[in-house]
Amino acid sequence: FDDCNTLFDRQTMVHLFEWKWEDVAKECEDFLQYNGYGAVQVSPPNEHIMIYTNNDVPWWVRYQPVSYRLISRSGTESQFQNMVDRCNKVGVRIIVDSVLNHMVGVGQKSDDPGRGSSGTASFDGRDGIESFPAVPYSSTDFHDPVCHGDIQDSDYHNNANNVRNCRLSGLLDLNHSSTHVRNMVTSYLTSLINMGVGGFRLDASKHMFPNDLQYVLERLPNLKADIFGANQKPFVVHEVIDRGGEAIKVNEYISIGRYTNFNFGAAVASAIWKESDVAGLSTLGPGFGYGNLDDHDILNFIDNHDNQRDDHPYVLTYKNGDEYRMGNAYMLAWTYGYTRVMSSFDFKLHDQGPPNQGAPNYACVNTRWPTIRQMVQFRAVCQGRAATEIVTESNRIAFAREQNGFFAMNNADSDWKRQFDTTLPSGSYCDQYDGELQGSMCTGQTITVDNNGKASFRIPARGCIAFSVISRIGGR
Ligand code: ARE
Repeated sequence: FDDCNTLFDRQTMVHLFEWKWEDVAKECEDFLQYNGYGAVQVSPPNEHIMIYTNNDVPWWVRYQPVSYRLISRSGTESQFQNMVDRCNKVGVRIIVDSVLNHMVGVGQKSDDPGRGSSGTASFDGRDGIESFPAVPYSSTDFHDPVCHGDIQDSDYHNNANNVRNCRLSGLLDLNHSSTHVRNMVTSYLTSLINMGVGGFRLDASKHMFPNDLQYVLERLPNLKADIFGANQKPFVVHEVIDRGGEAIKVNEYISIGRYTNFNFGAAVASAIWKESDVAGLSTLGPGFGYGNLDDHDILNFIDNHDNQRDDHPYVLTYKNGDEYRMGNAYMLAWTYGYTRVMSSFDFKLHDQGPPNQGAPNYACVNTRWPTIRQMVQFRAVCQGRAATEIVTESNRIAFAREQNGFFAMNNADSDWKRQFDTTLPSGSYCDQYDGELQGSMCTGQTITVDNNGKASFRIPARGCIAFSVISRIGGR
C-alpha cells in the first residue's frame, strides 16, 4: 500500500481541499498534468451532514458521513466518475479522503432545523438510536457497549483503547471488528477502486485498530489494470498524528500503508523561524528523531487543512507569505518521502466554509504560487537523484540533486555569496524560485555553471535559489 502509483516524473500530490469535481477535472487537464503533479487528494466524496449557520456551511461537514453514496458538496456520483476518468486520462491519480472511523456527531439528525444531508438520506444520530438506513448502520454497529462517551485529552497519552473505542469529539464511533461494518467499508472502498481511484487518505486511522484496517485493506481488489497495470494495490496513507509521547505509535500502521509525517512541517517551520538552524534540515530523513521513518513510509507536507486553522499554528501556512514559500520549496527540493502541497481557500474563521465557486476563479485573480509550481517541476525532474554536495553554514543550506538540480536556502539576514559545486552540465540556468524560464527568457537570476560544474552566485537574505536541467537556458 506504500506505492503512490503515480508516474515516475510526477512526484507530488496536491490536496485540492473542498474543490468541486468539475473544477478538479479541469485542473488535472489544464494545469496539473503539465507541472509534475502525480495525484490529487480530494475531499470526502460521500454523503455528509449539512449544517447551515449564518449563510455558511462549515468545511468540516465533510467529516460527518451519513452514507457512502457519492453525493457531496463537491458534486454527484457522475461528476465524480467524470473527474476520475479525466484525471486518469492525463496521468493524474485521485486519492480519496475516506472517513471510515465514524458517522455524524451524536445528536445530529436530518429532520432538525438547519440540518440535513448533501443527498437525500435521512439519519438519526441521537444517542442510542444511531440510525443510518442508507448504509445501513444501526445502533449495534457502534462502539457504545465498550465506550459510551468522548476520548479524553489524557487518553492520547495513556489509553490507546479509549482513543480507538470512544468518540472523537462526539462523532459516533463505528465498531470495525463487526463483520457488517467491515463489509460496508470494504464495499465503499471497493466501489471507489472500481471507478478508477488510485488510493486513499484514511481519516483518523489512529482511532481505528490496525488489525481491523488490515482486514479491510487486504480484501480490496487491485487497482484497475487498464489504468495502473496488473496487480497494483491501492495507495494508502493513514492520518495518524504522532509527534512523540502518544499511546498510539505510527509504527503500528506502516505495514499497511504510509503515514502522515507531522514532524516534517514542524521541523521546517521551526528552522525557518530560527528556533533551530536550517543547516540541520540536511538531516531530515530516516533516523532524524522520532517518527522519521523510511522514505516509503512517509507522506510529507508543510501544513494540512487542520493545522493551518490552529489558533497559533506550529507550522507554516499561506498566512506566512514568503516563509511559506521557503518551507514548501525546501520540502520539494529535498529527497525525503512523497510530498503533498496544499491548495485551499483564504479563511478568517476556523469553521468558515469554502467560497461558493468552489475553485479559485483564475480569470480574475492568479491565486497559484508560481514558486510552488516551479518547485514541483524541480522535484519531478530530480526524482531518483540523491542530494549531494551538501553545504551548510549558520542558517544556510545548499545541495545538488546529482546532475539534475541545485537548491540553496539562505535564512540568514545577509546575502550568501560563494562558489558551489552544482554537479550540473555547463551552461546558463534560470532561477526557478524567484523567476522562471519562459522560452529563452529568464525572469529571474541567471546562474552560469562552468565546465567543472562550478558556479558562483548570490542567494538573497532570507531567500532561496533553485535551478535544474529544465531551467537551462537554450534547453537541456
Ligand atoms: C465538529 C465540531 C465539533 C463537534 C463535532 C461533532 O467542530 O465541535 O463536536 O463536529 O458534532 C473535523 C474538524 C472537527 C469537526 C469534525 C467533524 O476538525 O472540528 O468536529 O471534522 O465535522 C485528532 C484526531 C485526528 C483529527 C484531529 C482534528 O486524531 O484524526 O483530531 N483529524 C481528522 C481530520 C479532521 C476531522 C476529523 C479527523 C474527524 O483531519 O479535519 O475533524 O473526521 C493531539 C492528538 C491528535 C489529535 C489532536 C487534536 O495532537 O495527538 O490525535 O487529532 O491532538 O485533538
